[in-house]
This record gives sequence, C-alpha cells and structure tokens, in this order.
Amino acid sequence: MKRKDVEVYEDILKSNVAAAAEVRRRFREQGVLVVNLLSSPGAGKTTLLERLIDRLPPPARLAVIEGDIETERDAERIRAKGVPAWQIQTGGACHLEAKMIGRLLGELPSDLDFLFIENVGNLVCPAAFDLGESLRVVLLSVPEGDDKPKKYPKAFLTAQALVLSKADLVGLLPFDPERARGEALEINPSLAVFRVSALTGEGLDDLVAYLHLARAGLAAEDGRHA
Ligand SMILES: Nc1nc2c(ncn2[C@@H]2O[C@H](COP(=O)(O)OP(=O)(O)O)[C@@H](O)[C@H]2O)c(=O)[nH]1
Ligand SMILES: [Mg+2]
Repeated sequence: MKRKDVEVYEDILKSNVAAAAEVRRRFREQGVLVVNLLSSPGAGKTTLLERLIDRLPPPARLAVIEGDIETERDAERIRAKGVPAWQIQTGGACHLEAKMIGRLLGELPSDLDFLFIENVGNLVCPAAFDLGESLRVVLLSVPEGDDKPKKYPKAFLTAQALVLSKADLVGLLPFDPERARGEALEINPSLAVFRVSALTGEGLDDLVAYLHLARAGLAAEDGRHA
C-alpha cells in the first residue's frame, strides 16, 4: 500500500473506533446484547440466525442487521421468520463499519434484548472493524478446512466465541474439529468454542445458553458501573 493509502486507512480505522464506542454505549444503556457474526461466505451465518430465532422466541425481543455487498436476500430470510431485519448493502466494501450501525439507531426498536449483526462474508476486513458489539462470534464451517484459524488469525483473536459450524459434516469431509479448536485456542485461549449443526440442532442449546449468560453479564457489568 502507498503511504497516502496507509494514512487514509488509518484515519478510517480511527474514526471507526470512536463511532463503535458510541454505538456500544447506546446499546449497553438499553441492555441490548449486540452480537457481530463473522465468517467466510456460506459458513452458515444466516442459517444459524434462523435456528437461533427458533430458540429465542418471544418474550425475547430480537432484531437483525444484515451486511452484504449486494441484495436484500438475507434480510428477507430473517423477516420470513417474523423478526425485524435491516439490510445494509455495502456496494463493494468487504465489511460493515460502526457508523453504518449508528445510522440505524433511530430505526431499531428501543426495547430489544438481542441485536444480531451478520457481517459481510469474509474472515479478513470485518476483523479490523469494531461495530460496537458486545460479543463477536466467528464461524468456521467444516467444508472450509481445519487449517483456517492460523491463516486468518485476527478473526479468531478478536472474537469471544467460535462456532464450528456444519458439524453434521464431520466424518464426511477431511476436517479435524480438534485441530481447528486447538489452533484457534492457540491464537486466543479465552475463546468459547461450540460445535454446532443447524441441520441436526447439535450444540444450539449450549450456544443459546451462552448468549443468555452474555446478556446477563452485560446487565451485571452495567450495575457495577452505575
Ligand atoms: N450441512 C449443513 N449445511 C448447512 C448448515 N448450515 C448452513 N448450511 C448450508 O450452507 C449454505 C450457506 O448457508 P448460509 O446460512 O446462507 O451461509 P452464510 O453465507 O454464512 O450466511 C446453505 O446451503 C445452507 O443450507 C449446517 O449446519 N449443516
Ligand atoms: Mg448470510
């Protein structure tokens, strides 16, 4: 990258830090657990959201923000489940930024419990942009290969939880879940790891329990700071 390009990129990152802090402050004030989902395209983010919606029925209040380069397709899938969804089309940009979330603050219901953000599909740029989330979840699906954590370490380093998705395909493809888990934990020893299949339901109850705990932790944290 040329020196000028590096400076522009650093400015974008710096202004994103400030925007993310403001988004985080606003959502924490309202007791909303904001979850940022990162993965390669097709790792199963939207399908996981569809299954989580089934397991977080009312009175839990949910909303979803979808990020894609083009199309409204993922937001439509979420709306079909009865959950409000906003689609951000980046028009080519490979990640969402905090200011894009900030712009939606006035439109989102004010009484949410969980806000899920599905980032643009890739393990590179989204890792560099804090969206003001309280929880970052990275998905690695079985067909992608168990060698990916070491190749894309930032996504695993900055996440709090790892979902090894499409677990129903373990044994059908050459993917060693212990290698994937072990290498991810070498990068980030505090990662909570879940082996999940949206098809069979494996691991979903544990993941839902983790989300509830994370939300309860948010309230406890706010209590401490009050
Ligand atoms: N075998 C299997 N396929 C899945 C699972 N979850 C999603 N898929 C499939 O993977 C493809 C991509 O899923 P999608 O949720 O759209 O991925 P996204 O691009 O990360 O949002 C679709 O064909 C899904 O049906 C799973 O747990 N097991
Ligand atoms: Mg999707």
